[in-house]
Amino acid sequence: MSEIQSQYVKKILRGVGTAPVECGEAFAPSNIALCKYWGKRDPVLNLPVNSSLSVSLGKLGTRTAVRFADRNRIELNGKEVSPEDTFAVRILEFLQLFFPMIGNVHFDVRTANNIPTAAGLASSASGFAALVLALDNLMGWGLDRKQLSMLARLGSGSAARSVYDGFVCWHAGTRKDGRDSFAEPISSDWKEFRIGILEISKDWKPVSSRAGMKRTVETSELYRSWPRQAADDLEMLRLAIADKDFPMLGKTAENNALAMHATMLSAWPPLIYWQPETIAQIHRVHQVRSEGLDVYLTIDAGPNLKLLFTEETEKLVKSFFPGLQVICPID
Ligand code: 2P0
Repeated sequence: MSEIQSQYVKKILRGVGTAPVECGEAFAPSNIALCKYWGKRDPVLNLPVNSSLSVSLGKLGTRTAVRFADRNRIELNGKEVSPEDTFAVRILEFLQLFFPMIGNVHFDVRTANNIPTAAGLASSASGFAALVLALDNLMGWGLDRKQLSMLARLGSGSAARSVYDGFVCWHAGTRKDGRDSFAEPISSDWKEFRIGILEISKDWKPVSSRAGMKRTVETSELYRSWPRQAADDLEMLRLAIADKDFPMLGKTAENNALAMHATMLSAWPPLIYWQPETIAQIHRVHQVRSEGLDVYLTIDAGPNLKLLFTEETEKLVKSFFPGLQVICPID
């Protein structure tokens, strides 16, 4: 825990009352970015280079319960995790950020994902969002969503977006102290919008997103053009959401994802998150699109594809991609 982080947390919690309960519990959805967060301007406060835009995955995400305990105990999907495990260390280090306000306590944290952990389905996003929401519940702070987003961001950047449902924009902000870097919902009643998860592999990633984006920022020549493209794409996506212009949304999101992967490919050592089956499915999406089906793809720092389509083509898309898990993100 750095002094800068603890000052930041203290400022957010300044003047907030407490009313602790026995157990704090919360759910947060996972989210898929249509305009990706890729690169940090400050790794301590987890401040991004670019603003990003995502859609939350409804009931897919993380449920977490947290209580005070005699020793630290972390449970993931019903199994106790060693306190030395990277997963437990990240959670415990995050909770230590709150020690100045709540004292040096121990926690019992029980967390369960209904999505594959760390297979590029953004489970650290829902994980840290659920943890902050559960902690707020445990302490009875009653923080607002903007404050919760700013705290979740310290655990994992994309967690800043997972404190909301639906379409969400995470403002990168420009301040050094991070007080203008938080997410906000984008109101929309686009109920016909669909996301499909095409799982290629449940395996753990060889390189974390965190390490991957650091390497890309430090070594990729192509990364120089990324902030400008991300800013343009984000504005285009806002317009597409406001107008319910699906082809514009799909094209922009797919191009944004592939541009991000181009920066990874041009990093050194190169970062290739794709498996042979990932590439086969990219071609399949392009093939069915050339035959007239309005379907687009996005890919995060992992091998799995997420397909973008609408209710109108849902049946047809499912017939081309058996096993697709379809989500209606806007209820
Ligand atoms: C995103 N990703 O916008 C992008 C696209 C992966 C590729 O946010 O270092 O786990 O904890 O802030 O949030 C994954 O990055 O990284 C991510 P940290 P995080 O969804």
